[in-house]
Amino acid sequence: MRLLVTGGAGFIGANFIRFVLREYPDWHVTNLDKLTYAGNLENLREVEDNPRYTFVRGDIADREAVAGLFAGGGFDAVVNFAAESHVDRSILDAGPFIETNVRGTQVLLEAARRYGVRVFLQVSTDEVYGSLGPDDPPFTEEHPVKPNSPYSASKAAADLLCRAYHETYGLPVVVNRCSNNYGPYQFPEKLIPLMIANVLENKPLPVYGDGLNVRDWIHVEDHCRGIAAALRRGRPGAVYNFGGRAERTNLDVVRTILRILDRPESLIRFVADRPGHDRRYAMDIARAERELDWRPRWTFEDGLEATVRWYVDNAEWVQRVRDGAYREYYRRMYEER
Ligand code: NAD
Ligand code: TDX
Repeated sequence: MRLLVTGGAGFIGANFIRFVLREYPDWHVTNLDKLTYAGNLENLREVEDNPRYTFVRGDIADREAVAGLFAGGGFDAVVNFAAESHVDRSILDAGPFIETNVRGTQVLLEAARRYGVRVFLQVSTDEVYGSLGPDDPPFTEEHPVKPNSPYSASKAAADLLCRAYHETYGLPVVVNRCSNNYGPYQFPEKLIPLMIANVLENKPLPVYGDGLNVRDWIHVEDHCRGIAAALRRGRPGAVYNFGGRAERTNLDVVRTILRILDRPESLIRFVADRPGHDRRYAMDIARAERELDWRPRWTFEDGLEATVRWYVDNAEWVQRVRDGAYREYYRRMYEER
């Protein structure tokens, strides 16, 4: 299997590439990544010399570069992680979200159509469904797409383009929609790594609104196994939900981190709510369990404990990401060569 992975220097993509090279000895991975603020090649240091791994710096929205890569690549499958991924940034400026998440996905779909692939896997999110009330059943794949943030609207647009390329051109597209991931190498702008990093630096913990918004947490390793299962067994044209069956309020999550690190709740600060803040996400994962023979293995408590330990043990990674030193690494790696 020759895989084109986009956005592989980010959090989930880097975990996925390490997982694939470890678990599938005959799979080859080409990683196309623009190296935005969220892309960090340090996340891939342990595979950079692997002969089955190739890195290409580039933008998924660059039609010519993408066509050139496909022309020489002979790819069997595409896994599209590349995206602007942070909701708060999309509220400040939606532009890059449209450019990468919508236009970039269309450029990839078009190249996949022209050159042919066995499967195009779009990595999407529960956020495309919008928000649930406290007593609503979890989202199934039949739930209408009702995004509320510029980020989720851009991901929903990409999902609909995927659908259209399947219906119109017969492109074998699979869309995976996953809930909130956590685990090693997550950029410390997202809730869990931000809170861990702040606790470790004795900084206040900003909780939006009343802290009672609910997310369904999944360990990134479980998501990576789900993506591999969908690549191998997913039905062309199908959508699959993934989640950890672990609904928690944000306040619960923050309190658990404080408990693990033995720090006081007085570090919590309630701050202004996120505009358009979705109240609750929860995923019905029965289809993935049935059709892909996949289920989450991590419990949230074990996963969070292991994640906190990873951040404690990798304080230098956090430091370098936070102080921007990793940008210096790129400059040395790619601009001085
Ligand atoms: P991330 O922000 O950590 O990484 C994104 C990666 O994409 C970075 O390496 C960045 O350099 C790269 N990138 C951005 N724009 C690009 C472009 N134009 N061309 C090439 N590369 C580009 O994101 P993540 O949290 O790892 O999320 C990966 C994917 O999974 C995204 O599509 C996201 O929407 C989706 N997703 C994330 C979660 C989550 O909880 N993090 C949950 C469900 C779905
Ligand atoms: O400082 C914070 N304080 C806070 O209360 C931050 C950063 C977040 N929050 C809240 C907002 C959300 O209710 O925590 C919850 C989680 O926030 P994020 O980590 O920003 O994630 P979310 O907005 O739920 O989106 C994530 O999951 C779905 C990913 O960022 C998306 O890429 C993915 O699609």
